[in-house]
Amino acid sequence: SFLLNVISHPIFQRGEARVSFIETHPELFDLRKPQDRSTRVLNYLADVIVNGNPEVKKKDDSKIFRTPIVPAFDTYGPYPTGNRDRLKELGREQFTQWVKDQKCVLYTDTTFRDGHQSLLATRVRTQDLQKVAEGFAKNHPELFSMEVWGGATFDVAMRFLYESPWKRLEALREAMPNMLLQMLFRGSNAVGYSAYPDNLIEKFVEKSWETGIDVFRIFDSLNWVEAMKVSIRAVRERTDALCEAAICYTGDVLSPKQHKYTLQYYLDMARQLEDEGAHLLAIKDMAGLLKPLSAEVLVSELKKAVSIPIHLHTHDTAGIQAATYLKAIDSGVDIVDCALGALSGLTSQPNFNSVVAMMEGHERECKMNLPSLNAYSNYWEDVREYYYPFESGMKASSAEVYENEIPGGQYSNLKPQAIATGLGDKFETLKKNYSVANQLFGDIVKVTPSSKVVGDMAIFMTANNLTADDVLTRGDSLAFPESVKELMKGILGQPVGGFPEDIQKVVLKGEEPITDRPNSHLKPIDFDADFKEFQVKYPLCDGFLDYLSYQMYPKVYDEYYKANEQYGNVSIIPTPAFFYGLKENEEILINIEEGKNILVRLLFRSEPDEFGMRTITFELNGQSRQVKVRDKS
Ligand code: BTN
Ligand code: 3PY
Ligand code: ZN
Repeated sequence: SFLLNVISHPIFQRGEARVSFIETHPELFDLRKPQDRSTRVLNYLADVIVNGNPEVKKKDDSKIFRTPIVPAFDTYGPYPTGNRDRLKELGREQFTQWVKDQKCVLYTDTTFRDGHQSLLATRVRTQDLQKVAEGFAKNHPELFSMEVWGGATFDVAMRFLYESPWKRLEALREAMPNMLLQMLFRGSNAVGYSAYPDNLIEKFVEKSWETGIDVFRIFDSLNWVEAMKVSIRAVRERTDALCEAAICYTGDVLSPKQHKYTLQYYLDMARQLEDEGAHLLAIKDMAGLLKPLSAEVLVSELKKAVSIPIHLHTHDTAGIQAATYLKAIDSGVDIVDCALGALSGLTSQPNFNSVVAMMEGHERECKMNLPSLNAYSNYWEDVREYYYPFESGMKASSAEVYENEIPGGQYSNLKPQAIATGLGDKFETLKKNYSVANQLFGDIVKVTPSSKVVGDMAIFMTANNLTADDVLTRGDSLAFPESVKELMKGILGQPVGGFPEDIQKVVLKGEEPITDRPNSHLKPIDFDADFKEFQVKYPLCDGFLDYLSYQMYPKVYDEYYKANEQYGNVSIIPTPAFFYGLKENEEILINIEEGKNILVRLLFRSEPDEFGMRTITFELNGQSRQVKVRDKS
């Protein structure tokens, strides 16, 4: 097949291959016999057994996992009609009218995306999602949608799990053909942290839709509508998907001290988004700041201001967001976001199961099978144990979030980040500095990626013992974090009212900021040429979707690709073995390809030899197999 690699190579096909082609593409001429799948799986397991998974910082060897129970469903039975069928039947306009006509409140389940993003650092692997996807779609077709993709999942799947985000989406699409699959899209930043060329944003939207996305929740991290237009139009014009444009909620609309993010501010933004062509409006309360009484006012006024359905998203960081949902439902909100019990609460969404129970007897009750939801929650309770190293350690909800306004996903990451940067015992100061940094920046909307910049600034101030005054008076001699310089330069876009001049001057040190769209400064991509070049560099890639992954995260893709070259597709390895390896005599079953399983047992690990190599002896389908691994300790 090496010959095939060479002759099918674009450079070769264009007749441009010279002798130097051999030198610049040694990988195509690698004549070693490629290792088979099981050998590469054994190599991976051997490495984790000897050196551990680098992502697992503290392994608990006493941990015993229970086997999660997948609730029963009819494998051969048909899928009941869901909202994806309805959308296809009615088309977008009539479908959104149908949503508005529903008396009962509708639910989006966020377990597969924001739930684990907020509680388990986004680490949940495709196979743990896939196991319950079909059954959930068959047992709970009345959901508005399943949020399954986007946000941080794209990055983390490749960076830490060595999984293809696209294959995850394909698998879930296949398992849930009746359900609307929803993603979180960061507007001009797509699923990344900075601006991309407009034509890349458009291509990404188009391919996400083709691969399975039905609902795009689009936001801008500074609530800058200008920056959302390209993605809103892309969804409208290049797909048949629903475009849900989000207003990010911050501050408190009912606070007398609030002069920036007022009710009027949100109503104006909502009208603009409706005018841009949004099919639905999201209130994206990423930090869980929307209190019940404020929700009542905000939702009732938004219902009057726009005619599209309203979808409410929150995080239960403060612990009272079920009350917010009740008030919002009483005020006419159309859809609310919940996560299954075991992945709910704290920095995640309110508890789906409990919200369903709360709504029993309410005039807007949406009848759900609660015992079944509970069975799925139990599945997640056991699966969650697999991911114990990624727990944040947060034990209770906190009203401090009203002060620091840290978004859910970031909140649970901040403590580990503080510890990693040596600020573990200054966590309280760090949280305070988060709000000081926010004020320095002019009280901005804080959500990925703007929230990351505020976090970086807070860490910088905490590490260097700086007050706001220090920053403004001694800023000339301070080397601010790169992300802070970029924010002040306008690279993330424009906040309402612009940035305060004092901080901008002190950070930029004479450099001129931009005030138009950062994306408009980026050269459009020549997809034909660039994709070809990519394929030359990554001959075993998965085509254009992989190319988009590479465009989002070039370095992460490169490492992901190399890991795949070395170990093959590691997403097939059961989660406990993926993170913790095997104990002696432990046996696992791996579905290596459609219809083909292998049984792997760890028999023995040797002491390191004189070169520091250990020999790991496995039993593979009853046959003994040895793998040598370098002990890096
Ligand atoms: C192999 O030789 O089987 C794997 C080599 C590299 C595989 C690439 S990595 C990106 C893409 N995703 C996959 O799962 N396979 C390809
Ligand atoms: C993300 O962008 O990942 C978010 O979840 C923002 O709330
Ligand atoms: Zn969220």
